[in-house]
Formats: sequence, C-alpha cells, structure tokens
Amino acid sequence: MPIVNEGVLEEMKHIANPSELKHIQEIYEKTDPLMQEIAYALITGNDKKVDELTKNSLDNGYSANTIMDDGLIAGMAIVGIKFRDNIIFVPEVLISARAMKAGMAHIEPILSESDIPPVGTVIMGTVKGDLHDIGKNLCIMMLRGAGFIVHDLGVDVKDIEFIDAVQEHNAKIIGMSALLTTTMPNMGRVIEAFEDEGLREEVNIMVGGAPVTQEFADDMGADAYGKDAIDCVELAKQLASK
Ligand code: B12
Repeated sequence: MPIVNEGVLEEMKHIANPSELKHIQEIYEKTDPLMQEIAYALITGNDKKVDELTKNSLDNGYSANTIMDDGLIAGMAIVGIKFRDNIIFVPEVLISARAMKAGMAHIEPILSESDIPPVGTVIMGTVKGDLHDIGKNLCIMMLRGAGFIVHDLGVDVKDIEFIDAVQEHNAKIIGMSALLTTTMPNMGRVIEAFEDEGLREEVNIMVGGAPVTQEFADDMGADAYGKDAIDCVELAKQLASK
C-alpha cells in the first residue's frame, strides 16, 4: 500500500540513513491511511487527536494490536529517530509520549481483558543512584502494549529490590535503565547480586539507557542490550521465548 499521509511523508525526509529509511518505509507501507493519521498525530504530539482516532478506530473494527503496531508504535519509531538525531529534544519526546499514553488508555484495557495469555512478566527499574525515568517509562508503555505484564520498581532501585521483585512475581525478565556514566556500573552490581544469590540462571537481564553500549552490556554479563523502546520490546519477546 502506498504511504498517503502527507505529514508522514514529510516526516520521513528527516531520516538520513538510507537503510533506516527503507525500514521505516516498509513499516508504513503495511499501514492504511487511518493508521498513518494516528502515527502522524502521535509524532506531532497531538494527544487529543490520538485519543479520538484510537477510539474511532476501535469502534470501526480495527484490532487493538493493529492500532498499537501500525499507528502508535510506527509513530514512536520516527519520534525515536528524530530524538537520537537531535532533530527534536526531550520536551517533544514527552509530548509524543503523552499522546502515546492517550492512545494506550483505550488499548491497554482491551489487551488485558483478552484471553491471550501475557507474553511474559518483566521487572523494570532505573538503577541505584539514578533518577532518570523518561526512557524507562516509554519502554514500559510499549512493553505493556505488546502484552507483557510489567512491574515498575521506579527509580534508584537497589539490587535487593530487583531480587525481591523477581521472586515475588516469578518474573524471568529484568530490564534495567541507567542514564549516568556514574550509575551504569550499578547494573553490573545487580547482575553480581543475582549470581551471589544463585539466581542468575533463573533470569534474563536486558539493559539500556543513553550511555549504555553493547560492549558495556557484554562486559558486565547482561543477556541483551537495547538502544530504544522498540528494541526493548523485541528483546523482551526474544528473552521470553528462550
Ligand atoms: C531529562 C534529564 C534529567 C531530568 C530527569 C527527569 C526524569 N524524570 O527522568 C533531571 C532534571 C531530574 C535530571 C537530573 C540529572 N541529570 Co540529567 N538529563 C536529562 C536529559 C536532558 C534527558 C534524558 C531523557 O529523558 N532522555 C529521553 C529518553 C526517551 O531517552 P533515554 O532515557 O535514553 O531512553 C531511551 C533509550 O535509552 C532506551 N532505554 C532506556 N532505558 C532502557 C532500558 C532497557 C532495558 C532498554 C532495552 C532500553 C532502554 O529506550 C528509551 C526510549 O527510546 C539528559 C540529556 C539527554 N539529552 O539525553 C540529561 C543527562 C542524562 N543528565 C545528566 C546529569 C549529569 C544529571 C544530573 C547529575 C545533574 C545534576 N548535576 O544534578 C542529575 C542526576 C540526578 C540523578 N541522580 O539521576 C547528564 C549525564 C552525564 C553523564 N555522562 O553521566 C546528561 C547526559 C546531560 C548532560 N549532557 O550532561 N536529568
């Protein structure tokens, strides 16, 4: 299907990397005009429009999953690229996140009511000493939308809190976030704490946050590293099926 939404087409001009552009075009070519309209409303942070269009789409028979994937996540994919490439900044990301939340408010109750069993349970938290939670919260929103049960431990989370939460909720996946170079090593300390408790084999640990790299994740013995919220969902799906 051709991409017909003028706004979306205009937004694509911001994507400089040809292979990334091709990937985004492929995502949008699978979507119909209404989903493209939702995506564009999300990119421009129009929460009222996302709210209204999501509700109308559901009333008109679109599935919650279609709206989530073809509308909300497709929009967020462009927001993520624009933020990374310094085309937009934190306030714009927060405004788009608010629009995403407006759509998710209609989607989440449907996903949680459906008979489809949850894809998995994830414990998420920002590590000790670190109060940044905007990125973590975006990841959580997307994970919930993708059918995961997520227990959010918040910010400044100590090793023992991750361990207690895994045991309490019988979770197999942990996601840790860090935004400071000084708190990144605390992710490694959480992994060591799981080793000390003899629980390391029981859990899959993914890490992320702006200063974190694949190399750093490998060095500290994490199972996976993700650069954005879309990666986070992909990784969680892979880890859940392990
Ligand atoms: C907003 C912000 C704040 C806010 C945080 C508000 C909040 N509720 O989060 C406030 C004002 C509180 C703050 C405080 C501080 N901040 Co600050 N902050 C930022 C800022 C501007 C944006 C971070 C952000 O939200 N990005 C947007 C989100 C969407 O991106 P993200 O977090 O990277 O998340 C994405 C990915 O990384 C990934 N991801 C994230 N987590 C995870 C987890 C998993 C498992 C996976 C797979 C993926 C994943 O997915 C997310 C979505 O795509 C950055 C600069 C910048 N432009 O990045 C500085 C920045 C991170 N802060 C910095 C500093 C120094 C501080 C302070 C120490 C300042 C001070 N002197 O007080 C304090 C520290 C407080 C503390 N103890 O944590 C520095 C860090 C420098 C460094 N090298 O460590 C930065 C880089 C600014 C700078 N250039 O100096 N900060």
